[in-house]
Amino acid sequence: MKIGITCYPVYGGSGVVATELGIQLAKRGHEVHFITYAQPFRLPYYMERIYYHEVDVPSYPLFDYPPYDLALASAMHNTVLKRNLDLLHVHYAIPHAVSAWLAKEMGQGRVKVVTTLHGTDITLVGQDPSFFSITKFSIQKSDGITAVSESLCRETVLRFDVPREAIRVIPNFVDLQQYRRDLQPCHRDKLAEPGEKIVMHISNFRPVKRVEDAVRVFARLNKRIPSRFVLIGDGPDRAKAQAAAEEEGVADRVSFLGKQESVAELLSCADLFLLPSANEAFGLGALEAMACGVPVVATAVGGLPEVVPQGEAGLLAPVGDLEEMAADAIYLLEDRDRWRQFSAAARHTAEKFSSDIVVPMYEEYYQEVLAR
Ligand code: GMT
Repeated sequence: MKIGITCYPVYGGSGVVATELGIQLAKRGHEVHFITYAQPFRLPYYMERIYYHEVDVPSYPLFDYPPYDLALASAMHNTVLKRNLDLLHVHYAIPHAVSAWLAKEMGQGRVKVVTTLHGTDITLVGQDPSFFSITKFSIQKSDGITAVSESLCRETVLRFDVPREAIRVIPNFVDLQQYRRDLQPCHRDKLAEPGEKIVMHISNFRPVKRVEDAVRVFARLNKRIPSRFVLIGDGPDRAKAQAAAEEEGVADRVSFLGKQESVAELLSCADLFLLPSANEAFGLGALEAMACGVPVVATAVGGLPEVVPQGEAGLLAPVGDLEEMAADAIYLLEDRDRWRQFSAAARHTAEKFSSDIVVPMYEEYYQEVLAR
């Protein structure tokens, strides 16, 4: 197949999933065309059958807000025509599904559109009155709709009045060869002193991630078990998290590494992953951690219970319950045998989300949509 993929190419779960999917599809013989405003950050410089079409958004004195969605629709349309694409697969509905619908209409409906819903496009941004009706319209106009969890599927049915049978749940996936505990180089001795535990968090530091909670849970854990907290990523709440570390008196035990390329290498030396989000359609970071044998302490929200089986690969607590999350973290780290059990279960669970299992689900779904 010839597939156009559009996503946010910057750091973020939906961009990671879209890029990894494109890479896996190309490895499986498909021709993949990324149509985005920048090179997706996880895309290697050259890979056979992968092409990159940059969306150029010209500026003009009249434009306070240059119309990216229109430029994107044009780039999609041109790529469909020139490269004879079968399908446009857009990740995150806003505004990509609208641009894809426009591109489809411009080409008299020949190309099919698949929209993958990732989370806040449904639960947060899509609920804003400025975006609600256009998001609903573009989802309903897609030839195929996928959601990354059952939970997100339910939310979409409820909030956007989409029939349940119109949505295919295809979970996010992980490359088990890349995410594994025995990865080298090992950075453990650079991140912690011998005998200390390493706790990690990866996110875009948006308010929904409640990064401050992560710091406060760590502070409680550190009182009982000497540990280090390594935070990867960046975003609007970094300063708040740093302030929380100062306030809790653990600033010297907390490292903010910023955006990192080699997430797998870092995760493979962690002992615990913390994800205290207010909402999470899936929780890709948790899955990547689990693939590296890292048990998870997270909140029981959205799709997280589908990813982290409670009491097996990790422990889930109510949002904002710092004491319970800290108690869970201590429970997992205080007993080496117990930790080993959870670590093995984490890897075992991640194996169910292997790219070898999930990528063929997308291929099958594409075939179904093309046959409609
Ligand atoms: O929704 C966001 O905040 C951004 C989005 C992204 O683009 O990073 O994250 C969502 O998609 C990820 C990939 O499918 C999921 O793992 C995240 O759970 C989801 N975030 C939320 O639902 C908050």
